[in-house]
Order: sequence, then C-alpha cells, then structure tokens
Amino acid sequence: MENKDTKVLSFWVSPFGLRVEWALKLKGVEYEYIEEDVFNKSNLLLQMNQVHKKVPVLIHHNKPICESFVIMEYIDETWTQYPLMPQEPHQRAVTRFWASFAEEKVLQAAGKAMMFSGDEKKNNAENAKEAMEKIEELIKGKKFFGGENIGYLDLALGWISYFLPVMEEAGNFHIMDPLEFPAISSWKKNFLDHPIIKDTPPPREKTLCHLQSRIIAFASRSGD
Ligand SMILES: N[C@@H](CCC(=O)N[C@@H](CS)C(=O)NCC(=O)O)C(=O)O
Repeated sequence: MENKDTKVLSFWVSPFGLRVEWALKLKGVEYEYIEEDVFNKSNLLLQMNQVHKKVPVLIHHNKPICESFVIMEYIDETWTQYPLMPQEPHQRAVTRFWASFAEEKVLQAAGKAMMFSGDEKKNNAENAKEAMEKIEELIKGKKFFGGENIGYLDLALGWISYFLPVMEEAGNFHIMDPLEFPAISSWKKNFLDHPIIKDTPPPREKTLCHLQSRIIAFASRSGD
C-alpha cells in the first residue's frame, strides 16, 4: 500500500532523485512518487524547496527535506532497518568525505566535459578521470563501497554505473575505460545486478535524447 506520509518529488532522469528512491527501496519504505517538471516548476516544488527550487525533495509528514545527501542521511536515521551509513563515527566521516569528493570532482567535471567543447571539454574530462583514479583505489578488493552490502556511498556514486556512460556518449568524451578502471567496472556490474537497483535506471535512449537536448540548449545559450 502506498504511504501517503512519505513522498518523493523528483524528475524522471534525475540521478539525485534516484539515490533517494534507492535508499527508500533498500529499507523497504513505501512512498508516493510525484513527477516534477523541472522546466516548468510546480507550486509544490517552489513551496517545498524555497532555497534551491530543485528536486529531489522528500516530504515526510508534510515536512520537506532537500538535497539528496541530506535526504539519504535523514532516511537512514528515520528508518533504522538496513543501515546505509557505517555505525562508527570515523567511518561515517570517511563516507561523507568520499561522497562529496565524487560529487565535486567527478560529477561536476563530467557534467562540464559533457556540456563544454574544445579545451574545456578536454580539461574537465581529464580532471574527472584523475579524480576517478582515487575512487578506483577506494573500491579495489571490495564488492561494494559499503563492503558486502550496498551502502550510502554506493548510492551516492551509483550514477557512475548507468548515467556516466550516457553522459559520455551524449557529450562525446571518454573517462571510464574498463581496462584503466577494472575495480570500478566490476563494482558497476555488482551494483547494477542488485535486485533493488536492477530495473531502476531511466531508459537509456530516452536519457540520451534528454542529455543531447540539454547540450544543444546550453550551446545555443552560450553562443557556440
Ligand atoms: N545537489 C542537489 C542537486 C539537485 C539537482 O541539481 N536537481 C536538478 C534535477 S537533476 C534540478 O532540480 N534542476 C532544476 C534547476 O536547476 O532549476 C541534490 O543533490 O539534491
């Protein structure tokens, strides 16, 4: 039965929104999904995320929680079954460190590599790749970042498994060579094979078209 007390406001292709849904699904929490049009924002979104006006927003007992990392921690503290974060404070700090490292150094650089052209594309792809080398070291010898089970960091970095390949194709750049990143490649497989994750990524072709249209819109705005 759908739980009316727990709502997720998201956009079908949002990798940030999918993290939140994964966290709820892993914990077996029922929720209502509300699709948002980020190009024509609803009053509900503007009301629930007055600062950033972005998805995802988790609405729990009519109270909004914004920012996917904050939401995942809230979910972990609210529903204690299937802990996502390690229990030990130092391990928790390390987990948060790598989540923000990947967000700032890999995701942002990959986003710029996808959108920009020329030297900016090349430099950002190189920066993303350099940061990815650190992630490769981190996952070496492990099934998941969380150890034997999917944890917070797997969800935070989950976009690398299904979204990055589409970004690379749409933006014509290359970071993820399986020969250079064998440990990340086997993590990717383990992650995407997981029963909770398996059928959740948005359709690849639709995602590709969406990203291509964003690149075209960005280029026409910046006068390329
Ligand atoms: N740091 C945010 C990023 C959220 C984000 O960028 N969401 C996009 C959709 S993928 C959005 O709502 N964009 C609308 C806008 O930028 O106005 C998070 O982790 O939740």
